[in-house]
Amino acid sequence: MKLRSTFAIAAVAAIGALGFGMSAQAAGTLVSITLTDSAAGMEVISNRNRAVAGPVSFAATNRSPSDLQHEMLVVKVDSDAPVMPYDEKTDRIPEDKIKSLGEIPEIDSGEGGALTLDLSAGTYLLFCNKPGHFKAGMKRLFYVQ
Ligand SMILES: [Cu+2]
Repeated sequence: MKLRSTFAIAAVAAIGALGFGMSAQAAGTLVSITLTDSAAGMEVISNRNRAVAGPVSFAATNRSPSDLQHEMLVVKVDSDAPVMPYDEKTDRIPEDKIKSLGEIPEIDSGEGGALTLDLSAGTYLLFCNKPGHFKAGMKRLFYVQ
């Protein structure tokens, strides 16, 4: 009888752990990103620019009207005006000089991609690192509290 009740408690604990995992994921923030460009410049558009610390899921869609490929990287930065390293020759941020937390790479126009990160409080920069795109304005600050 004692053995049986121990097993029952273990089973309840396992179900509890599973339930916690599922609710933690459901409680994460979903961020909808649009990557786009025009003659006026390039943009990372977000339906929200804040999230609570924890799982944050970015769903990015490339809405380029000129059939350009875009991508989205996430880095933690130390201010609202971060100074990023830049390689003028390649016209990109050198990715070996930053600590990318994750990336949705090479999204063709009309396509999408997703990335879930466990983010702590702080300021983050979302940007596209295709040649020239960062300088054309393809970046957005994102805040986690
Ligand atoms: Cu781009």
